[in-house]
Amino acid sequence: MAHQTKTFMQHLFELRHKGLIERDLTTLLHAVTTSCKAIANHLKNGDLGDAMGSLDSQNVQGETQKKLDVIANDIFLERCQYSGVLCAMVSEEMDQIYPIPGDFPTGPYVLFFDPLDGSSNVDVNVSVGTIFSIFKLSEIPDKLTVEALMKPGVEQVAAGYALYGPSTMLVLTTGHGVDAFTFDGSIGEFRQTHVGIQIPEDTSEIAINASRARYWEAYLKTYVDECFEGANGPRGRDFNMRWVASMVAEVHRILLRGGVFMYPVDSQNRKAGGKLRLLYEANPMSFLVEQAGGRSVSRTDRIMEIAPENLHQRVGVFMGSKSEVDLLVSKAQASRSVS
Ligand code: AHM
Ligand code: MG
Repeated sequence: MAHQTKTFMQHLFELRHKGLIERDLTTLLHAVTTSCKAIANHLKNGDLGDAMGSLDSQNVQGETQKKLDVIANDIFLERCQYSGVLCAMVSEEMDQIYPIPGDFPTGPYVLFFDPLDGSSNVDVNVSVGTIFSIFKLSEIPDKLTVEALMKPGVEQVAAGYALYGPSTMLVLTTGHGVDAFTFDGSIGEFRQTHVGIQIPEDTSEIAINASRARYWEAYLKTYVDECFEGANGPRGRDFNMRWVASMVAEVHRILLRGGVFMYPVDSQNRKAGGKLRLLYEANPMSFLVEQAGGRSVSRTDRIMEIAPENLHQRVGVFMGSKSEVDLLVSKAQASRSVS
């Protein structure tokens, strides 16, 4: 069966032939997926390779960098700058905008990415991922300032992630639904395994780091408590909980079988604005979730409508099955707003 399915590139060509995406976006997405394949190749050797462990350095977020964070970042820069269609890249691992060096042709596209999300899981061989978000500017800016790149998520032209799990998968939206591809090592290509993914509207599975419950707003504590009360509580059914601590693995599970993923702004992370980053974590995942029929908000506001102000801005996140996110939003609206 699997050998009869479309390759990722055939999928892109089909989108292009239908006039749904531009040739330059096809070129860029090819560079992105080639980068993901190279990262998967580094990961697969695990402790047998020499890429495991931490470095002495910290990234702009003040987090200790893993060797693989830096390797994955360098792979993206190296491969995507050749595409000829980008003017800039922005990464979780780089403080500043990365302008495409002068010796490469450029174009109006901008790539935001988290090269290795969930990298604290890498040393214990738990799934990690790469997240990407692509915008097209109306023209290449004369000066690549932060302001020139600050577009809301609704303007994304493509977004997706690679999941490095038991198999390597690539999940993509170009605004025409969500499709997933599984890496076929025998030919070195991603092949389509999921077409037009739709998140079940209702769910009985939640994902949240419950060790932070003491920092949550009261309405959220009530919501989670009511889920955990199960069949005898106000929800009238049992809820399951999962927390991988890899957003990519969490969102992938939700795309395939429903659920809600929560990383709220709480009293401990409020000063920073939350934990997850808007431009290369929350925005691309929101695009995928909405395209799959789900909902994605920061407390009560649609994430994709947030006007970004800086490259590494953080936001609260509730995303997943629509009816469950609707319930969270109504509880947040009914509670006193915390600023
Ligand atoms: P990272 O980009 O530094 O890896 O952080 C993001 C990750 C997400 O993948 C995950 O949902 C979250 O951090 C886990 O946070 P916690 O360690 O608080 O459970
Ligand atoms: Mg991350």
